[in-house]
Amino acid sequence: MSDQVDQRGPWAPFPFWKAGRFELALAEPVVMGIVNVTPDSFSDGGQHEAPQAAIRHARQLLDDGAEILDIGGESTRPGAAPVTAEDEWRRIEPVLREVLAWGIPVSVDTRRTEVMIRALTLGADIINDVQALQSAGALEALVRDGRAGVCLMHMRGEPASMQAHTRYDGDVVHEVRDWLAARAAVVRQAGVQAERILLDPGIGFAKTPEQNLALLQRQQELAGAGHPLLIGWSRKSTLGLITGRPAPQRQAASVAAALLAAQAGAAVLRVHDVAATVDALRVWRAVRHGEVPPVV
Ligand code: HH2
Repeated sequence: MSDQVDQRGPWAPFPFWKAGRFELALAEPVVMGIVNVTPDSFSDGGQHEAPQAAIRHARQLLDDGAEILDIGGESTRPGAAPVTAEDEWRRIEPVLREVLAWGIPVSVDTRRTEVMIRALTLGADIINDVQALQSAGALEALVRDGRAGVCLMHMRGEPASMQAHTRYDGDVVHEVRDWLAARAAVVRQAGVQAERILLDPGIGFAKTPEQNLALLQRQQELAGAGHPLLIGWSRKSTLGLITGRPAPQRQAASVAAALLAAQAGAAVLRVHDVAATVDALRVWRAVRHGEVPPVV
């Protein structure tokens, strides 16, 4: 058994994620830092709404050890009010222009085709879509671009209504896995290379707390969908229910969940608290290797 299979499990099917200007190695979990340029995100809404504040925050996340920045201009929390593509673009454009110049992998968290097209035109490396490229023209935009990486996430309905869609006929883990596998097949058949696709079960999106926990407890089964996984537990409400803490105080809970997700084979961890997550991953890595690596 190779070192990599031994450490990450056979559910890490691609050693690299081809993403725009980059090929990201997936041998160790990659930390994606969240930059919400929104007034209303559930855990950090309003904190980085002004472009300069968002850019400062992005720089801090990089210094803290993030390898990817995920820029978002719309809150997708349960019940969030939708914004227009125009508003969303106005929020993210100045931040995107700046961070793209830093020469690091940049992801844009959007479900709107217009925003995707503009972001890809500017040179965004990754499209992170909570609606898995189901908006009209989204898949075609990715195919035309041909170079971006993409994260396809599972959810049902719209953010405003998704918590009314938490009834799964059978087993939630199998249903999410099968849905992701089918969606990835559609995206591949349309012309997006397999090595560019990551999948995400969508923690907190049209799921009850118990369903979210099942998706972590049995995360390895999602490997059956055939692509590396991106997982986002950061500050989510299930962690609030477990700990009794409001979103800004869920750092320890988020790190615990991220570590469990990493141990179960997650390729990319989408987090707010980058420094703490990176430290936890360093400890995990040192234990696995039985040695203290130099801090870089
Ligand atoms: N979660 C959120 C937003 N985008 N993208 C992926 N791929 N996976 C996730 O779990 C995910 C996501 C929600 O978190 P956040 O961005 O912090 O909040 P908001 O949507 O309120 O801005």
